[in-house]
Amino acid sequence: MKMNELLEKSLNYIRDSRVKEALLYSLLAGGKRIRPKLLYDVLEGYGYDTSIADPFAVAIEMIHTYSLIHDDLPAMDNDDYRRGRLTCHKQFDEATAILAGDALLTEAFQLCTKASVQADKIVACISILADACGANGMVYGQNLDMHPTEEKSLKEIEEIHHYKTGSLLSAPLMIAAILANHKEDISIWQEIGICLGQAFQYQDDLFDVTLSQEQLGKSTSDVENEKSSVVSLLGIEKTEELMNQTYDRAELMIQGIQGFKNEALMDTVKALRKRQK
Ligand code: GRG
Repeated sequence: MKMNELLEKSLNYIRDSRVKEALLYSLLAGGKRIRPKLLYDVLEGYGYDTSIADPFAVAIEMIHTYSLIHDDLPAMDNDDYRRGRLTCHKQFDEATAILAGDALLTEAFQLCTKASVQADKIVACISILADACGANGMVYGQNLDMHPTEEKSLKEIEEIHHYKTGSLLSAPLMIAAILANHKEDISIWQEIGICLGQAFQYQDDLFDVTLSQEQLGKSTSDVENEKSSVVSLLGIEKTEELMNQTYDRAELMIQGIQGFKNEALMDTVKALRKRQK
């Protein structure tokens, strides 16, 4: 089943309301669905049934969408456009957008409890997800990023990327290792996810200065707010170099995992490296 169908179906049991309209509006706005793809690729590489992972794929995409809705709010980045359309609070209202984010985060965990896998695996996956998006993960990264005009060092920016972007990119890789009975690989998958997050974020920062708002489908508030970024510190060429080195490092780690057939995942990483927005 395609990701949009899975996402839509996962909300069937939710009561009709303005919040539900907002959930559907933001979830089905058509993101790149990178995090679910990473989850399925790792399961495939371990030769494991990918369909058992659907609830986790939906849950991760829900948490990712919640983070975008809240990040766009006036109290955070105050952005008007996301995924080529008005942000949730602009299309609906602020209160609805806050509730939609709250609902996505909560329902994501509810969904995980319904997966058709052993209870101990569900608990382990929920714990990974909570670590990734909680106060030691994505929320920590967002907190570090909340002082946009301060001059930040490269090390500080990379710390923000580690938590804000890397944490939630690591989660699908680690969850796949749990589901496929390869607990021993969890720490390397975490490292790979953080590495991909850094590379992905160098790219995003490059796009912010090289592409227009129309091409990106989202506001470029970080540039307008003069937030320090790797590009503002190092320039375009050096950032491209760093991005390529970081993707290379992630690929090497993936290729080093014993007994893992890496073709699908390597294709996804190559596509990520080549992405145009
Ligand atoms: C509100 C706790 C909280 C956190 C917000 C997601 C986020 C943290 C901020 C959004 C801005 C940003 C640059 C985040 C880094 C992660 C990132 C690059 C998100 C965009 O991910 P894509 O490109 O988005 O996968 P699509 O729309 O394709 O799903």
